[in-house]
Amino acid sequence: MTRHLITSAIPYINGIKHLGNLVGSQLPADLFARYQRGRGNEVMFLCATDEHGTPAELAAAKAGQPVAEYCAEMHEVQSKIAEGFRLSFDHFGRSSSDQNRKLTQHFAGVLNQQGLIREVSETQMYSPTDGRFLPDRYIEGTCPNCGYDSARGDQCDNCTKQLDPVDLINPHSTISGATDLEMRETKHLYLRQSAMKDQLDAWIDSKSDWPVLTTSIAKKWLHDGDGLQDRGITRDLDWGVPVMNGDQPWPGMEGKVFYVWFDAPIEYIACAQEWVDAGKGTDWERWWRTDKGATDVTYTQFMGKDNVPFHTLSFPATILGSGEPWKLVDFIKSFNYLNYDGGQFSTSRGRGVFMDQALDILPADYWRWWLLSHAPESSDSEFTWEGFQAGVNKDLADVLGNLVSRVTKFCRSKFKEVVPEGGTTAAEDKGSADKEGHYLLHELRERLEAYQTHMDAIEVRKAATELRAIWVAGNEYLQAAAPWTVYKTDPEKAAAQIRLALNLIRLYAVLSAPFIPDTAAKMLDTLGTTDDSWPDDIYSALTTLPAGHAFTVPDVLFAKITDEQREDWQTRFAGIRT
Ligand code: B3M
Ligand code: ZN
Repeated sequence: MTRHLITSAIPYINGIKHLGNLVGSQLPADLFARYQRGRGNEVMFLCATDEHGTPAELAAAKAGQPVAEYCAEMHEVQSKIAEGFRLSFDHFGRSSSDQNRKLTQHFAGVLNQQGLIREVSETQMYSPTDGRFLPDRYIEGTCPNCGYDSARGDQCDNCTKQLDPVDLINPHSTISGATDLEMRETKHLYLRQSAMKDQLDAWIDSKSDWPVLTTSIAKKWLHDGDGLQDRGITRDLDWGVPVMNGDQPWPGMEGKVFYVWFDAPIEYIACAQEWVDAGKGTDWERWWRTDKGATDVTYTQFMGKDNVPFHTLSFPATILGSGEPWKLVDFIKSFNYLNYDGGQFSTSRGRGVFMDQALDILPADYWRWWLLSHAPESSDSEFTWEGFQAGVNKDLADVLGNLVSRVTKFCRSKFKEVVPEGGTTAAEDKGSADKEGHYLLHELRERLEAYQTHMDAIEVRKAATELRAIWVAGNEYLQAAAPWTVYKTDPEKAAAQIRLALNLIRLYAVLSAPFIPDTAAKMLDTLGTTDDSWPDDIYSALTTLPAGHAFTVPDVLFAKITDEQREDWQTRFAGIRT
């Protein structure tokens, strides 16, 4: 048994995420967590809401609510939606927790002791109209790197470059639109990332198995231009983790908070503490402290490409720089963007399909299957309604759903709702005359191997392709074996064929569960079994349900998406969400 710590990038609290966000972090993380659990491994799967910084303040202001109240409400909303998509977090925490506040202040303190923090007096954008400094998202302008005209003060959404508000061309306040900005003196803390450049570089170099998307982004920020820059980790904001030097005040930093990107990744750790404090477990340190048993943990992070610099450089700088035995990430799986119908999904512009809307029109498994089988891994990918309809109808309805329906209904009509007796199957007896069965088992053995290899490597699309092929093999078996014809002359043989096919449905439920957990559960339920053990051996896996075992014919597993529905949704989601 191996142990897997898995985290998904923690979504900002400011509203409901779209399907592009979902497929870039939470959903593939859930796939991997479910797969590892399915294989009998020990898993700690954590996610949280990212509640600090300007995104939270701005959204609360827009909603006309105090920010703490807004965050508490939105956390509940996101939590419900996550459940709706069957995201199987061991804990869904909050970066505004006490645990995270203490831990963030602790990290700042130890980084300071290690000489990795410097105090900088600098001039920052100040808006006399708004009566405040304008950090990060309070300011927008043109990106000096790529020319995108809505770059934010902390990062350009278009080219992913990390920015400082002063870098922006033609900046304006996002509160009032004011452009009469002036520079005022203020003091901030900087994390001396530049002092850790060689250490980080060597660490990235040691990760030869990481996706190129991950390492190329890291290398770019390490080497482009003047190389890795020190990073301001404090802000002139009200909402956030108050700046403290461990548990001591930090003179001159009164009234300031840590930058959201400093405390957000620390929440991965604090979340495990929250898990304990919520009474869900007893020992978080065996997941996070290498001096307390975390040496045998494999830690995998999931995120969209815009989050990669923070996870390959800034957070590792925090962890390594602390000099304390915290668990470092072992594998970073990053994703490109999913586009929506010829453009971008966009939260700020309300463009695309949002998680709550998706669940309003179809059950989670439809979305999970399509999104994961089209995950933007090697390049950006695109959601179109035609593509979605075709994928769902073909893979889920025609291939998987149809197999389950044909087998169970045929069995009911000829042998009643019990696994039929008679003959032998290739799985039961290697010397059986069940030619088609032998062929099927041979193919499944190879495909199972490939499926596991892809899942272990988190090659999501390849894994989906293999799973689809595993389903197709079942239909081909049925076609070749043709029990409905065989039954007329040799009912014993037909019984054996159906016995194998019913066992195949159980196997499919187990293998498919990471992708389509609700349907998998329904399939097992239909078969009247709770045996969801991962197949060590295809032969014994396909003899689990013995002759005489009762089952029930399920309703349709997947309804096809009609052209009418597709057109209706196409129009409904063409506009802008308000
Ligand atoms: N909240 C950005 C995002 O939601 C940010 C991720 C933090 S991960 C520590 O895309
Ligand atoms: Zn840019």
